[in-house]
Amino acid sequence: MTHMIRFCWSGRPRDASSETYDRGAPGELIRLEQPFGNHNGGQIAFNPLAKPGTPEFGTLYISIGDGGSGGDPMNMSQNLSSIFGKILRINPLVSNSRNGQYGIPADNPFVDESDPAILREIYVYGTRSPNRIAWDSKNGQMYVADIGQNTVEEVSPVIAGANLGWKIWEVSFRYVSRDGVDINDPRAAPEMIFPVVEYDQKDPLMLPSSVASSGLAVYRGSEIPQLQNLLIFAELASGEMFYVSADQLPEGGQDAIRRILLKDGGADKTVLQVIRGKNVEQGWEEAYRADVRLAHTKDGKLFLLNKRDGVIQLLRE
Ligand SMILES: [Ca+2]
Repeated sequence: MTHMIRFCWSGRPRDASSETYDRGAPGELIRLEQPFGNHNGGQIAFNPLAKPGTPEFGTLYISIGDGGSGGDPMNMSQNLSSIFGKILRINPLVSNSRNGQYGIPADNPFVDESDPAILREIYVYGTRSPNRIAWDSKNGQMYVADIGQNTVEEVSPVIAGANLGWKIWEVSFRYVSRDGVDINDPRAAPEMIFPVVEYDQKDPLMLPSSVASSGLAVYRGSEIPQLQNLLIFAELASGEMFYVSADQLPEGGQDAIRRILLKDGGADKTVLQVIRGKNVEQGWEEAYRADVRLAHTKDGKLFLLNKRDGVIQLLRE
């Protein structure tokens, strides 16, 4: 059995400078045949901070899991000729890729490599299941919430050409097997990029279902003063939200991580509790997991999305 991931245009624009959808025909940018059924595609996003006329403007980031199974059995993430376990950076409006359906930006980090097998689409490598990406509007820094194996979770900085570790490293530690990591000599590899957020899947605060880092937003707005200048992330299933300071980023450990609860009807609740309350109102079965995501607008509105109550929440002070 094969597993396909397709990244498509809903419609290729006739005029790329058009500010509204102008009804070009649907089209496929890239199709990936995955060896295993899980991990899959993460997020696709244009850098919302890119200014028109710069090389960054109009480039599309695509985060892709390591091909699935567990423990990256085919060692895809560290292999620069594999499309899996990467964040790609492409230009959808030109056509110098192998399939002719998209372009490779001239300033991509591996464009000038001599080995023709190295995929020029690659922006960073060594990701496992890079679920969400986000940018800090204050300094342009990009981050990825990369879902861990069975032990630890992470949010890492994304820097062009960087190796984010997997499966040599998982968070600050050497990856050993699906059963764990080696906690000796943390971060003992200057060439790797290590996380700004890392936490133990078995940490009591993160339970009952801390298995997948997601989120993700760097909040620089002013509408919610409590969240100002924070890097906010979420646990995909439990919907628990956490933060660290976006200006004093931790370099390992989880001491700096703080929890966010939502005030809803006078009570402090987790996202999952809010969803379950809504489910009761809806006459639906109560959700067992949240599948939460974060999104924000340029002017400081922060939205909470989930797959369980059909509601997009706007967070307020
Ligand atoms: Ca990593």
